[in-house]
Amino acid sequence: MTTLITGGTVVNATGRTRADVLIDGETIAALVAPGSTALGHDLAASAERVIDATGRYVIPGGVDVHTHMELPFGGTAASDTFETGTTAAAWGGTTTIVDFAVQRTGERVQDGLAAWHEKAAGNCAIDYGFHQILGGVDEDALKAMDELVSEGVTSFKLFMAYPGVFYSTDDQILLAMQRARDNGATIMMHAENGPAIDALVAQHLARGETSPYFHGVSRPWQLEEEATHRAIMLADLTGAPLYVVHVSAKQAIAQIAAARSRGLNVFGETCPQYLYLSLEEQLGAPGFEGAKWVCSTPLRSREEGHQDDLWRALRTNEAQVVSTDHCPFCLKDQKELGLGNFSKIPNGIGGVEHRMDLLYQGVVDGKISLERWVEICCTTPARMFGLHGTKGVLAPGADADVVVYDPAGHTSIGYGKTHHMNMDHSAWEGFEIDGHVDTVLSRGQVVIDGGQFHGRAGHGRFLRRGLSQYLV
Ligand code: DUC
Ligand code: ZN
Ligand code: ZN
Ligand code: ZN
Repeated sequence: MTTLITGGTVVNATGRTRADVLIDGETIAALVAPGSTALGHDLAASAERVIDATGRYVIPGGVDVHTHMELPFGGTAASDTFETGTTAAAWGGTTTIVDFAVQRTGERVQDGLAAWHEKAAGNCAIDYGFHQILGGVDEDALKAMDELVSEGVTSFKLFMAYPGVFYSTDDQILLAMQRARDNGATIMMHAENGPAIDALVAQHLARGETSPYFHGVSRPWQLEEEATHRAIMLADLTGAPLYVVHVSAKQAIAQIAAARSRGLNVFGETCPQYLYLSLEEQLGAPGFEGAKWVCSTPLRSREEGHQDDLWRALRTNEAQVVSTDHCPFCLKDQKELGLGNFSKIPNGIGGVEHRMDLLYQGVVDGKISLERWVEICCTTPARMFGLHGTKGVLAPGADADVVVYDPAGHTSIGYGKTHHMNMDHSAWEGFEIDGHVDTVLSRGQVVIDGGQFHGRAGHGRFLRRGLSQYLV
């Protein structure tokens, strides 16, 4: 099947141009100047399918390198399956996810990964890869790291938060980083000082401060800055590449910026919730509503300027990637586990469907350029995690993962379940976006068009990733 996307403005991280996109089967065959006869024939006449993108942007499909489908957390599990979550992603113009396989305590790393393959295989509407969460670092886990790298799982997440659940001590982090330096993997870090947070949580609860707002108050920016700094020092010492996930504090960004200016392979990711939402709004939410915005790292104070600083950091490349940390829980029976005790609210916000739109609003609002939107949402995440060449770029030979985005369109995120994620609410209720995802192709197949889902669970393939292409 050949497809021609005509009349649009093709936007890559490197620039924009008026061009038609010729797709042959699953890959992009050529970008051609409109009306070109360069290929020796009238492309529009010979293509089996023509998609009219007049007046719209044609961009690479979004690459969301931080999702948690079915993540077990606090006695429950994230509510999106690979089928519902990847379908919602497609609706929002995301055509690749990299999800976190979990090694539970006491389990072999390889068995944790195998369980994730089983959850995802045959169920995904778009292509997917895995990072591996290490539930502990011992000799077996270190050996498993080498094995996983050879199987295309080339990044490992460690937690400096959540003692007793996912937590790694500094000596374990050091050993994992040494291994990553040797096998080329990237270490992804949840950088918050978990033991100090646990002490603060206990003090708030003892004072009867139990509402969702105190989740944020018990995780102050100092404990994010401190952990970020500690992780950077360990990365410097060992020579491992370090990618700090879900940065929300401007002081943590400053640590990353300082490390980068010293030439270290240290990278920063943030998420839409840290760009738009704040602790003040969580405080103002009635009743238990604030539970919708309980995630870690937490939302930060708008008054302190974290949101503005994160946008600035995205512009200046102090932060490189925007992912969602998609980790959805319903209010009913899930978030409600923390009624009367904020520390029992499962941590996470669902957003895999809204990232491309929310960041496009940043273009409309003059916070980032059109090309930077594509760079931080598509191109850099693909390069950072070994998918460049196939994902995150519109170029000959790349997978035909394409979004036709309408800057004159509009997207309203309503109240309750007005989206496609498996949640009974949304953290983004009431958001209005000055743009719209019109058409989405995944490896040459139309999956979204005309307000309809045309994809299928099982179309998505596992992506064996290479090493990061962001390093020298
Ligand atoms: N943060 C979240 O908000 N959810 C899952 C895990 C995490 O670190
Ligand atoms: Zn995390
Ligand atoms: Zn996460
Ligand atoms: Zn439209």
